Amino acid sequence: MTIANAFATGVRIRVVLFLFCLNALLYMSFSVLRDDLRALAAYHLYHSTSNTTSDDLRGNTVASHIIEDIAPSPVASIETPEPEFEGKANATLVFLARNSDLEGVLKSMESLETHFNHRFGYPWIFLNEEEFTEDRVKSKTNASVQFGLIPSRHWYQPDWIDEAKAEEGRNRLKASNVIYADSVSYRNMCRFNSGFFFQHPLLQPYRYYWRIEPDVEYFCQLRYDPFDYLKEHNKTYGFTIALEELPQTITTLWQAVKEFKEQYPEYINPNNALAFLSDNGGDTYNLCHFWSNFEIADMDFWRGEAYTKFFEFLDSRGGFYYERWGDAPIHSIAAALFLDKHQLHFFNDIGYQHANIMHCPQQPDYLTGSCTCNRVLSIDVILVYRGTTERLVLNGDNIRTTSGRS
Ligand SMILES: Nc1nc2c(ncn2[C@@H]2O[C@H](COP(=O)(O)OP(=O)(O)O)[C@@H](O)[C@H]2O)c(=O)[nH]1
Ligand SMILES: [Mg+2]
Repeated sequence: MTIANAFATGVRIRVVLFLFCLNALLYMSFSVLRDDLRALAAYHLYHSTSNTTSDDLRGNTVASHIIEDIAPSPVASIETPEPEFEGKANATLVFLARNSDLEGVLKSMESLETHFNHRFGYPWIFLNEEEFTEDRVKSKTNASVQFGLIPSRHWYQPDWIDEAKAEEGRNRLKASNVIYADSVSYRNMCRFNSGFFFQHPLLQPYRYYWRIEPDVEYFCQLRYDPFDYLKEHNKTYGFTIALEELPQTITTLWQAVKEFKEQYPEYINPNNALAFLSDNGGDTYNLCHFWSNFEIADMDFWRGEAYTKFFEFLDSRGGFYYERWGDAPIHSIAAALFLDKHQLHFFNDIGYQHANIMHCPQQPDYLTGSCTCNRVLSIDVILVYRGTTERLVLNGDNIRTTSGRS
């Protein structure tokens, strides 16, 4: 598709509307046309390189050649004195990992320490269903580090799951080439992250957490405390990226959610964000979810009555094993239904990458420090050109969805 065609098909109109709604591009450091060209290039790049690497996304290799003339925006570099080294919130950095994840763990730690935690010193907690075999992670931080063993009952497939049916489910997903289709350990992980991590004894003293995964990267210097931010602004759940779930992995999830809503209407917040989840008032799920490999959130919500009932209700359906329910849609659905929508927060200013998807702040206004990501390759920008941004939560204070796709 040529640029001219793209404009002719109305994409640009949608972009303008999107940007208006997002309230994220009120200030343009470059002309609109220039930004559009950049994003179009980013979109084509994203779809023409199936094996896009981290470097590509940062504009260091292929990207910078393809979009040579429309190079990355100059990053904002706001020189501010280092704040005092001390995080005061009741918070921890939570890292579920296997021993085999060590290299990726070290990489993620270094990135978060460099961009945030060396200033704040929040404690790290590593969880694993097996004993950790080494403590090299301690060399990456001055903060405290603890290692926790996950109780078996919180991890392994429960006995009451019909294994024949579960196997059938795994084979079905395998036949459809779904990622992690036949992995039982992945399912254990999704169930653990949905219903149990916040129950771990090491996490009991804490209220807020930042979830970290191996091989993730942070791009912006964070010079404020996001935990404090949540607390001060009465926010409960913070995210950076929202995407659509693979429908084959959650075939019966929404039906179960509807039944839960009917049975427990008292848990549904009157000012909820159902519009983020559904384009038809709750009849069907639009697959939108916050990408839970990044979460900065309040564990009291997961520990509370509504979510506890919700998790138990869903768990009893067996969908973690008969299908492949992910913790991302489950957390997202709960947060969107049980919280006031103003309790959700888009950490737009945290540049972040997991696998080949990256969020990069778009505006200097949003930067609290320098960001090293290439903003035109931010998933937000790319999705604009795919016409699928309608369902993203675009602003921390306003849950916006519009119907239709281009
Ligand atoms: N201890 C443990 N951690 C796991 C296991 N499987 C996944 N994880 C962790 O769970 C998180 C999500 O897994 P990952 O492989 O990154 O899944 P993806 O992000 O959905 O592709 C990461 O922090 C992994 O280290 C497992 O079998 N045991
Ligand atoms: Mg991951």
